Amino acid sequence: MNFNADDSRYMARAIQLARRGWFTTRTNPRVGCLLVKDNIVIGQGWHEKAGLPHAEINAIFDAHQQNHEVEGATAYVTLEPCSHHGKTPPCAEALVQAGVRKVICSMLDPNPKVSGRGVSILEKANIEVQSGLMESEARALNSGFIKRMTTGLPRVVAKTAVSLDGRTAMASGESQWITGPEARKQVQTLRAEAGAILTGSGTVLSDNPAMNVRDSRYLQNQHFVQPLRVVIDSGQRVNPTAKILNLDGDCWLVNSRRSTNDFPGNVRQKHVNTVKDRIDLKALLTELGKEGINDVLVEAGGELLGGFLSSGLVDELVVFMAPKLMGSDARAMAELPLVKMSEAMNLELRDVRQVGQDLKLTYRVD
Ligand code: AOF
Ligand code: ZN
Repeated sequence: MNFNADDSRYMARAIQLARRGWFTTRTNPRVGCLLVKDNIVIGQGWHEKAGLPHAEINAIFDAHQQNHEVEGATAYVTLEPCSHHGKTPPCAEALVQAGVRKVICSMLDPNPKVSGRGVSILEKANIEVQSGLMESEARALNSGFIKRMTTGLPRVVAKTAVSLDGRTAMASGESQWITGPEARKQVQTLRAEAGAILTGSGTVLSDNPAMNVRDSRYLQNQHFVQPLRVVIDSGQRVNPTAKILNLDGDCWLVNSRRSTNDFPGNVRQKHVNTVKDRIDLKALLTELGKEGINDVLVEAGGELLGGFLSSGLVDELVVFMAPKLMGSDARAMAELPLVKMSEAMNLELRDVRQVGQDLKLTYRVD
């Protein structure tokens, strides 16, 4: 495809617009749209929240608000315009009706209900369509959504806090606090961008964590919804009074059979099969995928993190490393039953940055 420098400039703006929905569009993708006519931007829009209008509709509305005529304009969209009646009517038809002359999109919609059909609606109406402009940037907006649409499983980011000697808790289980306040602030961002935060009963029993978003940067957004909290409790050890079960927002308590305890109203007991007395983590992720969760943040101790890593279910590992030495009796970051060097898990370092006195290390896990 032939794209010129103006096309790239406009698409970069559409991607910036999409980013405005970073913390609020789930379960939907983040999408931005720019309408340009005679080299003038006449409208812009982005998707804010599932159930609300899509980016294209907001951009058309914005143009009309400013008394611009959309007929003959070019639409830059970060995702193929949709073709289906979901919570909202099809954007491809709205663009046809608005009379746009050309549509440039970054990528096709991985949603099987849409993929390619949006483009054909436009082409049938004699609208010129080009796709693939800044595709890798557009894909980076929605890696979780793309993974869920193509595999049924959400994208999994595992976050852990370790000492310089790779320890996450003292032998007693004591672990608060390893990292500094700046790192903990960044964890709020990781939580706010996830659809679900997952932990295990061990962490709940030893730390009584809230696992919610408390940073006002996110709470003040009217469209922000607390991520689903997911607690794996196959041994049925979690008490109904645990903090994580008694906060605003939905919570899943995952076990293999029903507990007779009386849990708060927002807590749903979710039964998932066990394999050798352990919850089948892939089956649990499949359930989360069905629920529309694009991104899961795992914040767990060494046992559960080891389980996720050794099952090959982690896409990205984020390690906050503190300048502390916790000693050889302290617990290791991930319990992995490995013996030989050849069995070691190899990760790919993607990013390193200093956060206060800690290091933030981001790894891709294959
Ligand atoms: C677009 N523009 O801004 C978004 C799109 O239930 P609905 O009606 O909100 O539809 C959700 C689906 O629409 C979603 O799975 C994805 O395929 C597409 N999202 N499409 O043209 C947008 N957010
Ligand atoms: Zn749409």
